[in-house]
Amino acid sequence: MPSGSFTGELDIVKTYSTASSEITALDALQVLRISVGLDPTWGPAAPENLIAADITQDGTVTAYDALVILQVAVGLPSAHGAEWVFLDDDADLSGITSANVNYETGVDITALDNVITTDMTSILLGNLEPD
Ligand SMILES: [Ca+2]
Ligand SMILES: [Ca+2]
Repeated sequence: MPSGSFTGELDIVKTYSTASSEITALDALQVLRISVGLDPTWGPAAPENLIAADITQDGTVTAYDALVILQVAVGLPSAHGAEWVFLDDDADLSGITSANVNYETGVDITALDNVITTDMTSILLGNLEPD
């Protein structure tokens, strides 16, 4: 890059390796609880939990998400693979509910003299953890 100031949008895609075993049947159970209106076992779901729960990325948390997560956990082929999403650290996630999982990936960046600084939140779809 030439020197100077540039702005742009950064989108990062990272796939999940089942070898890391981060996604388990317990995650599927947490998503099943959310899909029927219960909290995860540790308490109310954070927006990050709801994003992770909607592995199908259709905007709602349903029992189908739990099924897909279970398929991923046991290594079965599934229509939706687990992947990492990267969000802007400053993104407002307060409007997210289990019936409205709406968010944007990527982050606006500014490059100044070849240096890019940005803060991102990474979420592994299908993996639910207490905050
Ligand atoms: Ca997990
Ligand atoms: Ca879904």
